[in-house]
Amino acid sequence: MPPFLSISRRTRRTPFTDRVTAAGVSAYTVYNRMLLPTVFKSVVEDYHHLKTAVQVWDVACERQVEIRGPQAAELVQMLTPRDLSEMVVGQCLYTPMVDETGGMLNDPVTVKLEEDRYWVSIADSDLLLWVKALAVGFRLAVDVIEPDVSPLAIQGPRADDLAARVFGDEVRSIRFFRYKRLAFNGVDLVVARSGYSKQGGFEIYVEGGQNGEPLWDALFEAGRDLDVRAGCPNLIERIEAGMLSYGNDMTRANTPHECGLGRFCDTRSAIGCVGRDALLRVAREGPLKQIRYLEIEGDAVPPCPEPWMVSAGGELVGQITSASWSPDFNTNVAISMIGRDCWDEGTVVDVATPDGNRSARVRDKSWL
Ligand code: THG
Repeated sequence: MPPFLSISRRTRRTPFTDRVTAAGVSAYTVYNRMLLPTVFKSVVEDYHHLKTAVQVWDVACERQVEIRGPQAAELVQMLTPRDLSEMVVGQCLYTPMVDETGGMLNDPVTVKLEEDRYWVSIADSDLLLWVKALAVGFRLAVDVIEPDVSPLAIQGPRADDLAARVFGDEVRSIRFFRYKRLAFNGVDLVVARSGYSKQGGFEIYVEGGQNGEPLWDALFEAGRDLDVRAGCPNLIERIEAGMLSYGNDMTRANTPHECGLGRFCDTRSAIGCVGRDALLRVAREGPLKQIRYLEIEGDAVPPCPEPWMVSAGGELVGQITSASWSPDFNTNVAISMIGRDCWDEGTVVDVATPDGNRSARVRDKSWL
């Protein structure tokens, strides 16, 4: 028998866990010390279904760091090199967050709820502690809490139809990375057009755990003829979408520029960002290595639970941190961090997989 996960109070359940179990989840990971489903039928079956129908995802592990108070905007800007001065209520932004050395601490989606109230929808790191420490250390007039908010994603080509049946046709007019407050069972919920796939869809920030199961049930009831299924972020689709996974494809040892997230940095105008000086230096010198998408030759690669070394001419030039066979690309797709000498489109490199060496080719993001 393969090893399994012992679940205790430290591995937090979500408001949807009982429904996810009933739906037949077959594997979990732990994310922000909370359960995150990774497989239902199989990664490949889940993938095809996600790309043709609609799925409901328990992504409650995308915990919110709520920052509220007169200095909330100031504190949020301290966290990120993205310039938030033009951000409006009703907007979400993908925001790399860095420490004083410019190292990536997290890559959350920031949601502006009110002029003095934000949710930072975090990836897998203890950002709450960093934000609280900054608030205390700088004596800012803010409260920093983890509220009872559990995101539930609706993803797939039929997401608009499913969401409209539960929230009304107003969902159709929500623009990308915008949200509306829409009623469900007498409570107003933040419904945003966003999500960790490129199939399109929504994320509902379910306030109040007691609202989780009623919403889950309503979506499955409404979506019966749409073939709605329980799903989860899918490894294959996520790589095809070119979406990075914090802790896997990047860590605190990487700058946003190394992560290819320079387009989300306005370091010059992000006055107050604690990593600003470090990042201005990084931007001037340019990164020495950067995220690249690779095509790995041969049949399906095994899972990649730890980095695979990438070399060229016998020299170590980088590492692969996510990889999978892609049925639709009919090849293996991978995310890597590659040194500047080898990062140009078309460069051929060697990959040390657990099954032996493979040849791989550096591809532009436009390949995806
Ligand atoms: N949704 C919410 N919270 C999250 C995630 C999410 N927290 C954890 C994790 N995912 C954070 N990481 C990402 C990574 C990529 C994107 C969102 C969150 C994303 N990127 C798009 C892209 O790269 O094309 C769009 C970015 C943009 O244009 O702003 O969506 O998924 N709530």
